Amino acid sequence: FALEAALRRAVHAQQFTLHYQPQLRGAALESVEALVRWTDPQLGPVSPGRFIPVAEQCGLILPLGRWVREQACAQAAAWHAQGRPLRVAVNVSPLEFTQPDFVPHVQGLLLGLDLPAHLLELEVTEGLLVQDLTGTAAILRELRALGVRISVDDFGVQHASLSALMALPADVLKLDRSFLSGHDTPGGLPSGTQVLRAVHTLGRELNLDVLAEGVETPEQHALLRDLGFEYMQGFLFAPAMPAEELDLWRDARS
Ligand code: G
Ligand code: G
Ligand code: MN
Ligand code: NA
Repeated sequence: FALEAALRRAVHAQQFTLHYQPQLRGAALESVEALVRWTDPQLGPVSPGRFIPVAEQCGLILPLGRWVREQACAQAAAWHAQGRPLRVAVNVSPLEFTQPDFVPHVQGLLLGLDLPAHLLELEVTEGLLVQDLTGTAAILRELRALGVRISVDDFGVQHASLSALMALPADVLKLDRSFLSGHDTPGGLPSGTQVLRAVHTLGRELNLDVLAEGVETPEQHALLRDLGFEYMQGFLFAPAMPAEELDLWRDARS
């Protein structure tokens, strides 16, 4: 519980930063995913894989999530105002998403920052659909009516039913990176390839963009390209980086 206490202090002192990881469409930068980073004065850097579950359990994810949305939207608005607009995808935990003030908060941010809604994407997890499909779908429809894009993160590991998926008001499927393991050698698992192909076809049939996450090797990249994947994200292309570094990364590519 040292972690929870430290997290509580960090939330009050706003000791977090956001990094942004490129998401490509072909060779072009399409959008970035905002990923929170935290270095505690005593504990050192703590990975979100460790502290996000703790924050979700103790409710601190609510103030932390608000800060993340505000920060990410402010950055997207700054890029927009600089004449180099870039969509920012923000992770949303199930607990945040089901707060009654979630949609009004997002709407207030867009209005207050003069941020066009299409420059914001919200990443929800497949688990939300498993818990409460009707409630989730209603909130997603409200967000999409504002013009916000919706992606389903970590797709394929939480077992949403196909019927849930078909009822889903979303724009993007983010295929969980575990689907890529085994593909780092040219002779990788053929059954894995069939799953990749099937998910890609499913997404296209449902009119969803399909993004492959966790692309780390040229072999994975080549396989995905052959299967028709347009959208990719992973260390092969770029890690998550501070906004200023991302600006330099964009400059170097253009
Ligand atoms: O950045 P990294 O791969 O270490 O993130 C680990 C996990 O933490 C991922 O599942 C990611 O979705 C989650 N995560 C990172 N940033 C945020 C955030 O701002 N909000 C939420 N809810 N989850 C995040
Ligand atoms: O669950 P979510 O998709 O939000 O998780 C995003 C996390 O994945 C981030 O913490 C990010 O650092 C991590 N990530 C991004 N690209 C790669 C990659 O190519 N390989 C691995 N192992 N992790 C990645
Ligand atoms: Mn994500
Ligand atoms: Na993911």
